[in-house]
Amino acid sequence: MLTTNKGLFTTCTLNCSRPITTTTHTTPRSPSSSSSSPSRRTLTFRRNKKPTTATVRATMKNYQEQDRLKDVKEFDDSKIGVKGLIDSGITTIPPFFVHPPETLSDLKPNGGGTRPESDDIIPTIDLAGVRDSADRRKSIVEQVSGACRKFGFFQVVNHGIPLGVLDNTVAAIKGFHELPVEVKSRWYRREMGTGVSFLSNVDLFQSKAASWRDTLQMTLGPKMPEMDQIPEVCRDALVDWNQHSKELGEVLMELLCEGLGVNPGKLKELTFLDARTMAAHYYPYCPQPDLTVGIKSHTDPGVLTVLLQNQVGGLQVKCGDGWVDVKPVPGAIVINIGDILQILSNDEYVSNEHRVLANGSQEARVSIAIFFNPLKRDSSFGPFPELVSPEKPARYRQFEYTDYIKRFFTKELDGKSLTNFYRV
Ligand SMILES: O=C(O)CCC(=O)C(=O)O
Ligand SMILES: [Fe+2]
Repeated sequence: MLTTNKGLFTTCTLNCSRPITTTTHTTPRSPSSSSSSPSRRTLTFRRNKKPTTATVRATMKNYQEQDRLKDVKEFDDSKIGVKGLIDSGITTIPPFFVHPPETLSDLKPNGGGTRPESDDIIPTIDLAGVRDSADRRKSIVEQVSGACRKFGFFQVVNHGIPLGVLDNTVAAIKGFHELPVEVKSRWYRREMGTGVSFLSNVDLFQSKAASWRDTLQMTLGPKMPEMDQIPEVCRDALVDWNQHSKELGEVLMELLCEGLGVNPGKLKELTFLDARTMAAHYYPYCPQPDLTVGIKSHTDPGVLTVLLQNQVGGLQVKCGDGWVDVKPVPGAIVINIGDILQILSNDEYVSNEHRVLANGSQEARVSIAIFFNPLKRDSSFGPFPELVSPEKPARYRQFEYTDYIKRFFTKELDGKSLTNFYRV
């Protein structure tokens, strides 16, 4: 059974056969009241008091693997997500969300590592005029290429997508995640058979600790799911966003190719525009943001990611030993390079590690990531021959995308293990 508010979960959420409603969770127990029930698996960190490594270790020591698996399964079976947990009134997080001390100590500003340089700011690139003049395009390509070599991340403004569309998309995803649990849980599943799934933590059963976010996943390309499979609250907005983000993806792929000095149509020819997936995340308020994360440090597997975020913040990119914020810029869209482009570019571009801090603010953070993957999965991938020379031999061996993506989905979301696996 889930921990901190034992009574809460045993009485209504996890063992009930009737639909779960958030309104049944209005009288949470305070952590201290759990002293009347066994406290072996109860977290005792006090709110706003930063836990030391020793406290985390001591508290988690008795949290056995079998308890953890049971709690994780019970949480998944409840279909309430972390939004449902927080709506139930909890004031401490269940122990399976608590990350190990090494992760937690790295959450502190600069993680104890060296401070990022003052010019380590993720650039915002103005795309106005990208199709208008050769000089303007050259300047944009230089900025894009510079950002991809240094950070693997940048933001774009004047991308041609109306601001109303951005706002509408964020509002629609927020609307989905804020539906009553009994409505939203109809989409709760881990398989993507229908092309749509709502779930908490895509790697819940692979990872050592869960993260404080829920996600609506959807296949976008080569075709969208049947319309009646898409939640009505976000259906029209997602049809619209799919079109706009695909067009932006196409422009970006050209710029990325030009920045590498290869044919601008090369990524499109490799069908990277045609198999897109969406992960629309919701990071609700977390009562103990020092003990968990929103999304663990990882790299994205695809060629590039187009990410729309609201103004709450929390996304960070690895920079040296430290982390740099990707500060929300009104009207901007975040772009990052994925592992396969690092490989194709023979390490010219970097697929950088990034993470999202658990959200300590009352306002929920919303982000919508679109991943661009190849449709032709049986093709062989490796560094572009144009970028391989005697001075710079291929840094990766050739592999099939099917093997690559299988590897991605059977491991937990983590750092650079995918690129490292194919590295020669
Ligand atoms: O929520 C975010 O800003 C990042 C999400 C992300 O990194 C991902 O879905 O891969
Ligand atoms: Fe990511």
